[in-house]
Amino acid sequence: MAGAAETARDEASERLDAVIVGAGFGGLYALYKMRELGLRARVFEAGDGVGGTWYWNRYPGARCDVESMQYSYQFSDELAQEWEWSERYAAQPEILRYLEHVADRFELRRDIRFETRVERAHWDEERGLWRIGTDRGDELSARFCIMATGCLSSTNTPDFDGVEDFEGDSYHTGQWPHEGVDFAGKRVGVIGTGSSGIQSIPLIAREALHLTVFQRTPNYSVPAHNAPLDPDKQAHIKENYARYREQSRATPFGLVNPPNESAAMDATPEERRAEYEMRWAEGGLGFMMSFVDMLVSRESNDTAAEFIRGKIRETVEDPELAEALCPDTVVGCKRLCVDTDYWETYNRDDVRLVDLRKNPIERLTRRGLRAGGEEYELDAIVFATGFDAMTGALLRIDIRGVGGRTLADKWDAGPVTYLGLMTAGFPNLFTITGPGSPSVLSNMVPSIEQHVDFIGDFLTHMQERGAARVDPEPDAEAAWVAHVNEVGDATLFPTCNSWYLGANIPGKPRVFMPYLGFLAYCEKCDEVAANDYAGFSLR
Ligand code: NA7
Repeated sequence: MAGAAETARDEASERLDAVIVGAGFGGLYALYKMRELGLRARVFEAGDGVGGTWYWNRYPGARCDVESMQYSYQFSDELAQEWEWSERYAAQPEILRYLEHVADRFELRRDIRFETRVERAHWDEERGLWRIGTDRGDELSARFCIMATGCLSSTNTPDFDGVEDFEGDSYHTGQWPHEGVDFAGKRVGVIGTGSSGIQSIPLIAREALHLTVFQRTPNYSVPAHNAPLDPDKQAHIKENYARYREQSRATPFGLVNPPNESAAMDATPEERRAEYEMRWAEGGLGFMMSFVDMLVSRESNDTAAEFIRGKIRETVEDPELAEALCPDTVVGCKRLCVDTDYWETYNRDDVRLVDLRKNPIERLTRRGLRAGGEEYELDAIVFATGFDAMTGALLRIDIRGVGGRTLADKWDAGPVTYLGLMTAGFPNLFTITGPGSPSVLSNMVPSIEQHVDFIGDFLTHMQERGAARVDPEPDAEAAWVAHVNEVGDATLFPTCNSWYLGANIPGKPRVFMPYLGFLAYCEKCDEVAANDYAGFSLR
């Protein structure tokens, strides 16, 4: 029997069909889909605008490293035809404009509550619904909860000693001030050489008086060769959009770059060099398609690594500095970076590299940062230190499923999901590009659309079957987790300390979180759906 408190809560809370958390690419399309199904849905978004990743990451040089003609929605042909991208790789402001356009075009904003963070989602077993609470005091309930919280949205700022002592300005790339930052005349330090560091360093170097880069692990980066998008090329792709998108679905990462099916170790050194040179000249992530065995054979991967090191040595004039920048890890094991003038930046007199492997950061000080016994005086510090990826944003919400079990408890040893879409014991709660789905190892936008379409079809199926509650079967979930691990373990991915493994966050369980294989994944989902949603238990 419901207690008085529950009855009062029931009366006070608003009842929806679906609550969606996040208004990025995932949340916007999920809202569109819910409306299409005739469901009452509301989105909660912490920011004061739409855009998700592209709302928060406004640092200099922020740009998508998937080509713009591939990094856009497919669900509306009108939208795809009318939107004009200006560059081969869209910069953050353009992607944000695109998402704002999508929100306006489909009148999505009226169902989005901005500047509102979902703090808790508790499953009410008796009523078969989720009770949601926000930081603005909203109390709602909804039959379904869709977490479109993003894979790279919970920022990681390392807990350095003395952070509060530093008297200069500090910024995290993933929470950049909207009004921009003027580095002119300033001595700036950037900590981190992942994608965000590698994209921002060349631009900050040009603006600042002096730049010091604090590098813990050297990273691989290939040139973007960004350029204005040729209108004829854009028109041609638009005429053939459907086929173009189909082609991308058939590739391992959902990108249109044609993969080379031969193995690096079957090629002669000259053939290998020619292939790498061709990919380098083309620019971008297609470099990972150079040979089929790049991510499974260390010997093969080493040939790619040596090729990139050769490029670094050719570009960086000071040989000692070039060596300090040369990575010795597996190419692609951490996300390959795509840059404009990154290596060239180190030829500037006003840029200095500090190798943290030799000189670890000891603390921040009033005037800057001390590493390896030396104090670096800085007016501003940029933390390009990444994210608590894939699970961070979900676990920041107090999510409780059947029996009050918290998601944090269930995922204590690492995330456990069925298809990266649901986790057993948390009925009617879906994750968009959750751990265990291709997500960050695929082209995000088609991956998001595939998830939302799957969920939409599933909800229709449930309605047809008169089912109100869905939960994955624990056996199906265990089998999927084992499969995700098996696929990951057959590659070189587990060999480095990447955010794919949670290894960038102290104390986070080391588990390979994404599923490698967009095509195989889509086929698996289609098969599950065709088999009466096998592995999901309906009530
Ligand atoms: P990443 O790729 O996680 O990069 C973070 C960088 O910050 C990386 O170089 C880290 O070094 C460095 N880092 C993290 N913690 C520390 C500490 N404590 N001390 C020194 N250096 C540190 O994040 P990004 O934002 O650049 O990119 C995220 C994704 O966005 C990217 O992969 C693309 O998919 C888009 P480490 O390598 O851990 O030694």
